Amino acid sequence: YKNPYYAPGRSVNVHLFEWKWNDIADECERFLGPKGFGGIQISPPNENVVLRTYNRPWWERYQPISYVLVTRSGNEQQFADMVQRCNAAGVRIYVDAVINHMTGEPPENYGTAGNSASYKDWSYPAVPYSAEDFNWPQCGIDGMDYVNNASRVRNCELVGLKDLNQGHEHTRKRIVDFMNKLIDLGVAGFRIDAAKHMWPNDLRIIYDRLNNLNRAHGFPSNARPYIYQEVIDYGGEAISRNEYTPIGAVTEFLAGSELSNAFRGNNQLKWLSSWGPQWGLLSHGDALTFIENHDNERGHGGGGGILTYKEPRQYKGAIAFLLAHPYGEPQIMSSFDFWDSETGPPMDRDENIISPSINSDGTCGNGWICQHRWRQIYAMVGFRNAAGTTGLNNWWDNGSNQIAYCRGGNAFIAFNNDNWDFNQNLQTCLPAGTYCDVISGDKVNNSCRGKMVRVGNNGFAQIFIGANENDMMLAIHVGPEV
Ligand code: QV4
Ligand code: CA
Repeated sequence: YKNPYYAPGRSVNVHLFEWKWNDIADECERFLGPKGFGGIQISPPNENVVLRTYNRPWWERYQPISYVLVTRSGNEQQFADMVQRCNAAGVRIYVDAVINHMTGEPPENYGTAGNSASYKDWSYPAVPYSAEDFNWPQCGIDGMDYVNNASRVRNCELVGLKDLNQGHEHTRKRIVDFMNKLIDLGVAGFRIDAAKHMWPNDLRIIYDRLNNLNRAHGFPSNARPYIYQEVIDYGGEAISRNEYTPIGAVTEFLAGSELSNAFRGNNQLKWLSSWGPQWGLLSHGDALTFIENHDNERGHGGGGGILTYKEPRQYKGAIAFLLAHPYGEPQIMSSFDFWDSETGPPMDRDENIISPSINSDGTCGNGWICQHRWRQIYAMVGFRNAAGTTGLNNWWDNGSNQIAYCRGGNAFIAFNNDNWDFNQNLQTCLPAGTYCDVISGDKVNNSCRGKMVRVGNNGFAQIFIGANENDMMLAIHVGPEV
């Protein structure tokens, strides 16, 4: 369950938060495929409660009404078409699976596919679930439970959301059928929402009953779905992420908090020479790494102090480090703009999600941030693909916040987070030649719009990153600058 089954030569998962299926299919063909992206995490595809009272917040999608594949992102046919087209473009789809619970206290009790539910009766007829499918007696999780009561965290309600009992065979069967339907439609795996709130043993039974990935979509035989479980673990809680690594990969929240801290200037970059498990992070094969996710980007889920698109210079630096470093399976966020932490995606008067528009410079409009279309970010996907499975070598630092390293003989990156210029003659590990820095400018019609770096016969080059430049990094690699 720990292999994302990316197509050869690809890497990096992008969370296209609240995107519509048709738009994702287009994006696979026109951008993500050509730029070498590995996969996409999509928003929950199954019917969710409609919360008109709260003006359609993004979090209504974390309140399932049924497993019917109809949401504001699209219907089942559009979903199937998206998976088909993205797989054909070499880009995998990972589903955010909300299987811990159903809805919370209603102002409203109907869903995006038109089905209704009765919260007070524990009744979700379109699944169907009834009272016996949920944990009983009903209880709530409070702050202290996280510290000292693992069973309450798993058997009580997360913020009042009706808590399913995954130990109950009927419940398990509904969940397995839902996930298998998605696998048969061609998805490559799942983010398991709120995994901390479910028993690892119950999850193991569910995972073991999942189908192999669909060979008609290009997966090898006997390929198991990639599973990354959302467990927020900064230490000090009754439940540890280590309870989940035996059954699948786990979201490594420490990666984002540590890199945010370092690129904010609160920790020197030179210490990153030992980045990875030595920092207390999960082992390489267990870790889904990221700077921010959709929760902590907006202060949910105990977020705070995480770099986001709102602080672009440090944010791009942190992402470049995450993508340039061999540790972990990285994911990036692609957001819509927001001021209020509850606001949902851009929508029209009929509450339909408005598609991102694509500007002439390739960036997005209509309220979409599209970090994956920022040159400094997609260029680092190309860098990671060029680096491939090489390790990290030739680390250099100045004793504070100027660092550089190679990835085998394929790629070289340098960062300057000091407030003076970076100006050094360094080993790049690359074959002699002239390289175009992928951070400072695209290569257009064979001419480099960014900085040029001349690598001599001994592999050395003069590397310059001014303290006041737009970006704090410089990156060069062999192969095409996609
Ligand atoms: C309110 C009160 C509760 C009360 C309840 C009574 O706050 O105290 O018990 O009413 O009915 C929304 C509202 C929340 C409301 C709840 C139920 O924000 O105020 O409770 O609905 O009506 C997202 C949002 C939540 C949202 C939820 C469901 O972040 O705010 O709750 O969706 O719509 C922990 C978990 C971790 C979790 C993280 C946020 O360990 O697993 O909190 N992260 C995942 C997702 C996240 C999602 C959920 C889990 C739930 O990443 O996006 O929560 O699916 O750390
Ligand atoms: Ca639970």
